[in-house]
Amino acid sequence: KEYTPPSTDLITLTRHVLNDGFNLARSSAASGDLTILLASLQTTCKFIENNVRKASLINLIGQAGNQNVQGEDQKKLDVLSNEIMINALRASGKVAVLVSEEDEEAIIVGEKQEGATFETERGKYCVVFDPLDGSSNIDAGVNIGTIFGIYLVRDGSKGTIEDVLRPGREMVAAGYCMYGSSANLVLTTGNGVNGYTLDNGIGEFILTHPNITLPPRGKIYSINEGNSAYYHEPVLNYLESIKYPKGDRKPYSARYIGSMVADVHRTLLYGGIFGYPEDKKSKSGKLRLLYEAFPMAFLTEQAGGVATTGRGRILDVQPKQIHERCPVFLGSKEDVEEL
Ligand code: P6P
Repeated sequence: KEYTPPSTDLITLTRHVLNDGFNLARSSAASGDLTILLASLQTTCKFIENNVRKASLINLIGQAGNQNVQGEDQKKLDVLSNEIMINALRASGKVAVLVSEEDEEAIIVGEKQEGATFETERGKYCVVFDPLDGSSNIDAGVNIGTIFGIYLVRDGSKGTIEDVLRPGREMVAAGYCMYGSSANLVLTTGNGVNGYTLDNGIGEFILTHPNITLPPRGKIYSINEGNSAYYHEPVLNYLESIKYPKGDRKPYSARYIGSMVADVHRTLLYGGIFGYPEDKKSKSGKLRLLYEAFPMAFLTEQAGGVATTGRGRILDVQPKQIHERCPVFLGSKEDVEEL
């Protein structure tokens, strides 16, 4: 059921996280740094939303010419969004390590950067992110989004690559902002999942979907069946079982947008299963472990769902390098466990 905030008591994201922080403070040394980091993340999402919203008007659509580390054509909005996030996160003074889908190397904050005019304060958080996921859909106006995951540096560490080569279960927060008919930011800090909608009039993310919880079973499956020729047997058998169900069960509906943020958002709200399996063509699937699979798996588990590689819990995977890929099946518990 949609939450309709009373007109005089707006629960903004910052207020909601502060309450969360307050609860955390009662149980741990929450210094408010995470709240400040999340505030800077909100600012980047507002800035990106603004540019996505007007992209076609100011001709930001189309190729930026250069390629990103994935060898994909980099679109101008990717470049812009990546720069916005790196600058805002650095300036927050709360981060030590940044990993972006758009940059080959991790950024260790506080090291003298080429041509940097100022040293930035190094903080205790590491942020791994995909600044604009689903970019192949930008020109078609399909929903795209920013995905992020946040680790605390390990005890005694100043911030090195090892602080982000850790299983997703060690993340302290994760979320995404989906840019569609409205901007929806969905976040977990380990106490459930909440959704906030940007009110452009006041520039605040307002709590609109408190305590998002997946139904134990859904009626939708979301997978790119164009890859069926490459699928391994277990995936084909599973698809067969939900398309031609036995007994009195009804076939599932197919919904595939091809933008992870949009497909996962619908799965969190309606239930069902989303998958990007490994297959004979892509040995580890296509989605990136650190800044796509981990954050979405954290959110899914916090919403009462299950997220697996097909061999084990996604959040237990030990990353070996920052851009590695991982097979993903996530969604309603009963659906994913049927795989
Ligand atoms: P395919 C978008 O490029 C992306 O990284 C994810 O957002 C999305 O889930 C996936 O790729 C779609 O891949 O091969 O189905 O087009």
